[in-house]
Amino acid sequence: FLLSFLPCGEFLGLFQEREPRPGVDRGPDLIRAAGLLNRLQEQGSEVKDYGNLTFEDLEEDEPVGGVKHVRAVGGANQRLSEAVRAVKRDGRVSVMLGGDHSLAIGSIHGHAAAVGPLSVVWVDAHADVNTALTTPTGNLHGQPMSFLLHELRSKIPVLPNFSWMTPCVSAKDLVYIGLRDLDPGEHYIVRLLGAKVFSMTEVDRLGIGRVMEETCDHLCTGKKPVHLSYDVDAIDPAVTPATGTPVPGGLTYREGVYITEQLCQTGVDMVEVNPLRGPTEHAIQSTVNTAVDLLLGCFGRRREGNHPSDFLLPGP
Ligand code: Z70
Ligand code: MN
Ligand code: MN
Ligand code: MN
Repeated sequence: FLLSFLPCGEFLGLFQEREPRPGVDRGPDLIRAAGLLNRLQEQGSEVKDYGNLTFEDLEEDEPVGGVKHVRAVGGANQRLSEAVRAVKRDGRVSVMLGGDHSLAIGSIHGHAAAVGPLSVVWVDAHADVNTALTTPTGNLHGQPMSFLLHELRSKIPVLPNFSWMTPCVSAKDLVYIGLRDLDPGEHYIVRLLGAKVFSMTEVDRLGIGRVMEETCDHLCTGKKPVHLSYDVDAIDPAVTPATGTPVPGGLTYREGVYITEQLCQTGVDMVEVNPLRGPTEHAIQSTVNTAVDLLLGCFGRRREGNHPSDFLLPGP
C-alpha cells in the first residue's frame, strides 16, 4: 500500500566547480548512471529528469572579504531557485542532486518561494551555518544555512549576486541530525538560535528511532512542509568516502536509511558526492549506491519490501 502514496519525483542535476575540491559537479550523473530514475519508476514514482543546470566559470570573481566564488555561487543559486520553483509549479516534488551544499541556498529558497515557510531537516556532519564573517575557510558550502535563516539576516553582509536572496527559514523549524564537526562560531550560532540538534552524541544516546520520533514531533508542531537537505558526509566515511570533507564517527548506513524512511515525500537535496575524492572505484561506488538508496528511501522504499497497491495474487 505504501506505493499508492508515492508522488512524482523529479531531478535537477547540478554542475558546480569548486576550486579547492573539483569533481563534485560529477555527482548527479553518477547517481543517474547508478539507475536512480529506473529504480524510482519501478517503485511507483512518476519521474521527470529536468537535466543539469550548467554554470559558466566567471572571469572576474575575486574573493569578497575572504569568501570565495561569491558571484558564481550567488548567480548559480538564483537560477537554481527559479528552476525549483518551476518544478513546484509542475506539481512535483523537487529532488536536487549536487554539487556542493551551497546549492541548498537556491533549492530551499525556491521550494519556500513556491509553498511558503518550510521546516528543514539538515542531515550532515557539518552545520553549514558560518556567516560570511565567521567562516574560517571562505568556502560557501560551509555557509548556506546562514543565508536561509531569518534570525541571521542582520549578520550577513551585502554580497554580489546575492541581492535576490531573502531568508525563508526560522530557527525553530530547523532540525540538525548527524553533526560532529562544527566551527566555534557555528556552535555559538546554533546554541544562540536554539535550533534542534541531534549531534552524533544524541544519536548514540537516544538511538536513531527516538531521534526521528523527536524530529517528527518537533516538525509536527510547526505543521510546515518539510525540506530534507542530505549531505552524504553525514554517513560514516567507511560507507561514503567519496566526499569533500569526510569526518569519522558518522551515521551508519542503516541509520542514514532510517532517516529517509521516516521522512518520505519531502523536497530533497542530495549533495557532496564527489568521485574525485574516492580513493578507489569501490569507494566511489559505495558512496554513489548509498546516495541512491537514501533517495529511494525518501520515495517509499521500505527494507521489509514493498508491493503495488493493485497487486493481484495469482491463483492456479
Ligand atoms: C567548514 C567551513 C564543510 C563540507 C561543509 C565547512 C565544512 N565548517 N564541509 N561542507 N563538505 O568551511 O565553514
Ligand atoms: Mn553540508
Ligand atoms: Mn558536510
Ligand atoms: Mn560542503
